[in-house]
Amino acid sequence: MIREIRLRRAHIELVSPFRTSFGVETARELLYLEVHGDGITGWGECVAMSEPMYSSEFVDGCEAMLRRFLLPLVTPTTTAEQFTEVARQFRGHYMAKAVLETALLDHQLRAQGVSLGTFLGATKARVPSGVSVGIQPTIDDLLRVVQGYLDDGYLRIKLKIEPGFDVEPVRAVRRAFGDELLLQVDANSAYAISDAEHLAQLDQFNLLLIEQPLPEEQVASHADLARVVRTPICLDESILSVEVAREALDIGACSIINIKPGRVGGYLEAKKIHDLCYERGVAVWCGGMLETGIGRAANLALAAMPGFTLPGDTSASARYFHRDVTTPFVLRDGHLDVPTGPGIGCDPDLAYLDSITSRVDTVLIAG
Ligand code: NPQ
Ligand code: MG
Repeated sequence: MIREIRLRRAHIELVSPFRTSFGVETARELLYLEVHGDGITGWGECVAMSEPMYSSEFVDGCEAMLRRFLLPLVTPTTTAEQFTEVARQFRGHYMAKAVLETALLDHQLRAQGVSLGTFLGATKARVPSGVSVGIQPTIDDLLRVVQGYLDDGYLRIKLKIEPGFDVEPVRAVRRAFGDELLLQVDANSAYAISDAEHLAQLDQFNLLLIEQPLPEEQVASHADLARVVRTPICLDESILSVEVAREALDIGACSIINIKPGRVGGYLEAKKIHDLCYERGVAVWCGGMLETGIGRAANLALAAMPGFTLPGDTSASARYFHRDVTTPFVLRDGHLDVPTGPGIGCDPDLAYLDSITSRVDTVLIAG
């Protein structure tokens, strides 16, 4: 039985500023949910940023959505599946829904002694790790940063790009590190369909994919772009549900999908997108939102499913944090181990988590 849910706000510094086409991040604003009952704690980590730069969601907005609309849906016996069904009455707010669904799912799986990986149908014990490289001040800086990640053992490099930092940086990385390097780019919606010919210049570099070149709402324009650019188009921000994924694939807007559970409302919807793509032979990979160990552990369970055939942004803890809130995830031969314990399979160091926590509020769950 669920007795109470705690909403915890915390703050953690990044090891280095992370620059994308939408801005520079130097720290992560955190929102965790803890589902308490029967002596078990289920954890969820919200992926929203402090400002609505990646998508329309932001962490204070998620907190408001949770307090006013989502937490009141939970009773002592609500399952993750039941919550997600009743939460459908509210439009959007995927990241707010995802954190609560995940905390409920972690709680019930821990009670059953089943790991999230087992629940999802994971088939791998470890997953290959890629890394997302921020926009750098100069190409020399970029080459140094990429070299460092390759020395760490990362198996795939993703370069963040924007107008003015695209063709030449990609050319330089390809030239410096060779044709064998698994290389892709992510524009975070920074281009327009009128940039199609410009983006086609990336075709010469044999990239795995171009991620989200155009705005989230312009799904059909991605299909137009895919007729001009030979490099596979991968959608991230646009894919908010399995229905959008199906339509995007049907019209040829993308041939690869980045699955982020937070962006699609949780792990249950993420599994549906995986299953759709697996059935159609469409490659998927697991994105990242600078999660601490709680969110990272859950993503690894997802990335261990059979359809995740490309390395994800599931990087080691040290990519983002000097000290993670869980036992750190470390690279071994370019891979991260999938946790095997019940639920997400790991717990935060509560003393450390408390030290970075600004506020904990408790919501009692009335029977
Ligand atoms: C992406 N992630 O694939 C995102 C974007 C992103 C690993 O590239 C704070 C919180 C900063 C979430 C910066 C990666 C972020 C963030 C970028 C997400 O598009
Ligand atoms: Mg992306």
